[in-house]
Amino acid sequence: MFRKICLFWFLFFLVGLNNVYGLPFYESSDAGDSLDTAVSLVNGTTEIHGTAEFAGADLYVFSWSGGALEIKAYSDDPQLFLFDENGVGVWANDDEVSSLNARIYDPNLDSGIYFLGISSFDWDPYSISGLIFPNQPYDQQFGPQNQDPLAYWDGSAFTQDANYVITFSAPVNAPVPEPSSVLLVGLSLFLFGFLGFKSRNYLTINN
Ligand SMILES: [Ca+2]
Ligand SMILES: [Ca+2]
Ligand SMILES: [Ca+2]
Repeated sequence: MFRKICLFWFLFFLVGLNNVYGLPFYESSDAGDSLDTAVSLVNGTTEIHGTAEFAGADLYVFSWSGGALEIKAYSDDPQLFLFDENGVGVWANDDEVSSLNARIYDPNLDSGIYFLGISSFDWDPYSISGLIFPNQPYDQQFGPQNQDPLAYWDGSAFTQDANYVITFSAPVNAPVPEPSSVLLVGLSLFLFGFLGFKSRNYLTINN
């Protein structure tokens, strides 16, 4: 019995050492630009690969369990926009201080459902009250300037279709365990079964 308890805690410790396993997500057909047509990310997404169309935006929806989150976009001149579950603005950024790539960082983003929009400069989200986020200075991260939900996109388009990569500092949606964790769980179940079999045989032989 003591051996089984030691083995359990050893395996539990090993599984606990493993971080969650991240996954790339590929935009298959053009993601929508409205709350109704946003594309749901799969569990454990840590990267999105897609294309920002000329005068177009892509919108993705995901759940977040709460805590620090950094989202970065790499492309010709991408912009990132984060909205809450009702489509109300949360954060936006056009350029990092050192590049035309975009970065949103929140040290303690509330748990919940979020929409993430990406477009090339300078195609921006609007609510019925107007432009949701300020435009300039470009290298600043902005909160919203009105509290109405996303209604449409408009602005000026300067670049053609551009491929992008978006990265998340932690997996979004429900995290999935690493394959090594799955193997360890499988191994532990096997060993428990084996030890159980042995102890039953021991009891049978001694009765
Ligand atoms: Ca697209
Ligand atoms: Ca930019
Ligand atoms: Ca803009």
